[in-house]
Amino acid sequence: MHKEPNIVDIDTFIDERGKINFLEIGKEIDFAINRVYFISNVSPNKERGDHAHKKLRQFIIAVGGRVEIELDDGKNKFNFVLDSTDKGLYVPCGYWRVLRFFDKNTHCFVFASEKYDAQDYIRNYQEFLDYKKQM
Ligand code: T46
Repeated sequence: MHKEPNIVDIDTFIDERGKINFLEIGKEIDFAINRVYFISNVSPNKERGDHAHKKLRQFIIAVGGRVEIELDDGKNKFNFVLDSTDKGLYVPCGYWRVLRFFDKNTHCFVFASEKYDAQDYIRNYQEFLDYKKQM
């Protein structure tokens, strides 16, 4: 299990028909996928996220555009750009995340390790810092 966030290369095959990307559990994604969701139609001046997860791990791919993602472990901030289906971002648990600067037509495909659980969210930044101190 990865503990750090990281950009993961996604296999690509291109021929005269176009391009295909493929990823597998146990290769690019190191957790069983229990949920998939999609984010779209986000205005460039709007942000999503602004929360952390206690248990949830995720793998995010941006399709058709570009998005910037900031991950914060309570001490340091890490910035990533997703702008191609050739790469995805692994997001471990315990990171505050902000998704911003969405290009028009950017769709984020998110593969999640857990089913939806409102109790897994920390939506207050001070609570997040307190939670990290207890760990
Ligand atoms: C994350 C970032 C990247 C559900 O009922 N089921 C779901 O599976 C999801 C993802 C959301 N919802 C409900 C919960 C809220 O009432 O949809 C509403 C909007 O969700 P939220 O404000 O959490 O959306 P984002 O884009 O801020 O955050 C989402 C994920 O929730 C979160 O886990 O890491 O995308």
